[in-house]
Amino acid sequence: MGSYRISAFIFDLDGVLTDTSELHFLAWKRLADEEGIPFTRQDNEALRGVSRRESLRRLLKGRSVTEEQALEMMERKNRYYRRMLSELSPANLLPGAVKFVENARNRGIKVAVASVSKNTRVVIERLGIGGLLDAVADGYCVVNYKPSPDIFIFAAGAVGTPVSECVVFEDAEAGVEAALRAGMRVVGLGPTERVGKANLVLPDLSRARVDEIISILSGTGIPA
Ligand code: B16
Ligand code: MG
Repeated sequence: MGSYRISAFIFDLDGVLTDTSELHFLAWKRLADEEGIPFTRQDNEALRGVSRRESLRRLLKGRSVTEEQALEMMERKNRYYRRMLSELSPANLLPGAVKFVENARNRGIKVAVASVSKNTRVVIERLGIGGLLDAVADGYCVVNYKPSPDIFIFAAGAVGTPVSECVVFEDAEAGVEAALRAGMRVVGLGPTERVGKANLVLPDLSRARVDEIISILSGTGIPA
């Protein structure tokens, strides 16, 4: 078995480093209630890692709205979400996330965040983790969102690392697909029904070990 170099870790944000996925759910739920559209936690699973516009399309479940109404609804949902973000603090970091990122940095691994959220920079600021990151790729950096590979390719470029040397950490099916399409190795965080296509599946970052992940994933990849 060959050994494939790993030089950068690229982290999705919502659901990987922080628990904002719950806040996205609450904001969409409020909008859905106001519009009289049934929307459950299970429906929300299909919105993980998906852009704001595509999330609205899925939430509407075939109901047709004008472009103006769609823009207003996305605006409204974002307003509810931004209000909740004002309460966000380092306490909303997921267990073990910061330690894991620090351990990676101490090993000389470059660290980036790649999220299609247009609120990425606010979230990073409120979590107080900006100083730990070599680069941030957000919803303003690319046109095509996950499952397109663009956001991860952009992040790899931002840390000056070939895609073949990047490992992505993702909690969403669309994100796992995007990372694989980018030619990267992926650690899926969460249930296998959701992230089972990843090269390695873990429940979360709380017990993840940098050395272990590198040793497992360096046995698989694209020859440098
Ligand atoms: P915004 P990720 C995604 O971020 C979220 O998972 C998804 O639920 C959200 O709809 C999307 O960002 C857009 O976010 O409305 O803030 O621009 O998982 O790529 O970090
Ligand atoms: Mg996510």
